[in-house]
Amino acid sequence: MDETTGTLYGPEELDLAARNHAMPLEALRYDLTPAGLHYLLIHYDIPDVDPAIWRLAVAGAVETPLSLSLEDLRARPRVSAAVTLECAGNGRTLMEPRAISQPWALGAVGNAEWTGTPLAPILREAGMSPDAVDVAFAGSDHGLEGDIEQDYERGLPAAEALREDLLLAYEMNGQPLPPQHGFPLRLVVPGWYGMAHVKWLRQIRVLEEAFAGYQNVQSYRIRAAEDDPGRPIQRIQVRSLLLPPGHPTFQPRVRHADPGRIEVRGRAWSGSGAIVNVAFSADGGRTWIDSELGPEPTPGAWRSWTAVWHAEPGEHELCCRATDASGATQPMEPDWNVGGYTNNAIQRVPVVVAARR
Ligand SMILES: Nc1nc2c(c(=O)[nH]1)N[C@H]1C(S)=C(S)[C@@H](COP(=O)(O)O)O[C@H]1N2
Ligand SMILES: [Mo]
Repeated sequence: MDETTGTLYGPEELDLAARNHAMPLEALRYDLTPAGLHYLLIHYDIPDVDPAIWRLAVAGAVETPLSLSLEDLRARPRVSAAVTLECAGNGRTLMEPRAISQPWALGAVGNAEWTGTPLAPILREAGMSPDAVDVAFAGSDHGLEGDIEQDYERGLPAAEALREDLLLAYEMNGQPLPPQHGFPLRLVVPGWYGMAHVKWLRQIRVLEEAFAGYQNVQSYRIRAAEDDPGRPIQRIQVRSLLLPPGHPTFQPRVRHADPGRIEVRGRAWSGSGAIVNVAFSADGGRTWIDSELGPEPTPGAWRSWTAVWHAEPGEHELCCRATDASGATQPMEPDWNVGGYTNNAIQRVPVVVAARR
């Protein structure tokens, strides 16, 4: 049952939830999310790609179209970066009324180390048109969405595609990309929501007009109503999460802790600047203290934080609220939109603290 709408989750949502798993929140303890605990979002099926014959095509408005093998890409400059990926639908089930789609609670996030070669030099070598407007990135995965048969394909504005920090990644946490994370190659766009990080990449197309593909024009837009064309989703909004302390019951997942000093830990990230503060509350957001921030991470990766909670017997609600260098801070309540996207409202974790023994 969905507590907010009082309606049952349907089999379609259950199917998606089982295919595309979240990162369990206790995995917030790892600075680099182990691949098996990183969240997954796969629109269609994981495609069958033979790396021996696979090529990356660079096509469209370029002087010299390219066809690159995995060996060609591996022979190019090698760069590694820790990058926080978050699905734009993270927090969807906490918005009311809910959108029927991948039913994320809060775990659609992970912070892996991606290794690959920078994209921008490849675009320059291909002689990208100075009149380029967008660059479209196509995956090998194929399916139907909104009655349109398509390969998953998402466009980026040309200026974003030319950023020096975008990677064509062939490794995750020092291992070849796992099939579910885009083997043999994926795009990594630090600071942008997950939909831009195209997996199973097979073609890069430079366009002198705006990309009109489904994932840019119909989907992944912030819309106030069904007939609102809306605006495309781009950068990750500031957010923090805490690692729920104590221990859960199997079902429902109510948390229990012993009274006393508890060090509450978490992570915070934003696509619009470094994290400058994470506030912590043990009373549902009525009063706040500043947490202690961990070392400043490399751009695009999440930052750790800790706060000390002196837990008294009774019922409590733990919350955290991050602020980034642009001055953006997390709202107390979600900002509703049709697709249930970019909900960065503060997390609320009820904890029952036992009586003193
Ligand atoms: N080709 C392709 N790329 C894709 C997707 C997809 O379904 N197909 N899903 C996107 C979405 S919506 C997200 S949130 C991220 C998830 O990446 P992950 O599964 O590696 O965590 O991949 C993106 N790249
Ligand atoms: Mo996503």
